Amino acid sequence: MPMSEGYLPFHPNPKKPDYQPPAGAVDAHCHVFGPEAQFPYAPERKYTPCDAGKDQLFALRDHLGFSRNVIVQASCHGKNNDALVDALHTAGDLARGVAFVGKDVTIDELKTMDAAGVRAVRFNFVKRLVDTTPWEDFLTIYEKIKPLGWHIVVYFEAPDLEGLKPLLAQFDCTIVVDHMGRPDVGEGLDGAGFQSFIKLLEDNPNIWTKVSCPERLTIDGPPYDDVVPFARTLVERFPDRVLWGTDWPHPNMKSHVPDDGLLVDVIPRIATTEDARQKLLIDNPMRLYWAR
Ligand code: 0GY
Repeated sequence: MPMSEGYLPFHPNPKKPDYQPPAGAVDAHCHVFGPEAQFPYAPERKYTPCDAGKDQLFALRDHLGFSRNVIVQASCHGKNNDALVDALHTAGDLARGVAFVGKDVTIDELKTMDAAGVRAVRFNFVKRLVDTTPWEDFLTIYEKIKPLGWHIVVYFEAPDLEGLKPLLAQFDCTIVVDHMGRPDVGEGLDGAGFQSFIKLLEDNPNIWTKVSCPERLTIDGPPYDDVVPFARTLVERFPDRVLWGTDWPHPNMKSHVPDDGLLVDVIPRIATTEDARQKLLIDNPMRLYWAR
């Protein structure tokens, strides 16, 4: 299948970052796509990406100076987590996974994924990426993953937060919100959307967030000056509940192809002390994904 029209493949030769991550640093949000010949894309997908397999991901990890990955199942692979599990087997202890499952998933399937290194499910609420799922289904999945000690990763856009709060309140486990809840950076730090997101984290000590995706949130483009204050605010307010990730291979980027080296160079601007970077890149992801 050809890539979706207008789909931008990932950067072919990202720069070596000026910022060198500490030994043991975790890229806590990235994906593997295909290769399609081995791991076909889901029939219900909303886009067909450029193949971006595990070997390319692990080469990028090494190039950027990271040690570990958390690989997140993307919507183009639907509920078939085979490419993810295959990458986890190859990486051994150097990767963990976040799966996408339906309400009919069996305990045995969950246990097999757990043995491969999956530690969470992703609930995706972004309408351009997935069909709507009834809330009962999310609650059914939650009941199934609870005994395994997994957590939940949620992806939504800022205008959807208010409506989702009653659902999120029903999950007692850790919840990780992708990409800072996708604030509209044009509204500024004091905008209602970002303030509501901060309040969500203030009110719920079980909610974490990924200070990722300046490339998606920016209006001005690289080097993402307009997004830095949002991420820095979250790192400073919630230093023990933030994660960082590249989002490689950056599906559905329309404005530009991000240079992953440049994304790494954003880290010291959002986590301005060594202590903050230690938590963001090592302590927090290790506690959440590698505790066992
Ligand atoms: C991301 C963002 C996107 C895509 C997906 O599951 C996905 O397909 O998450 C997006 O298009 O914003 O985190 O990779």
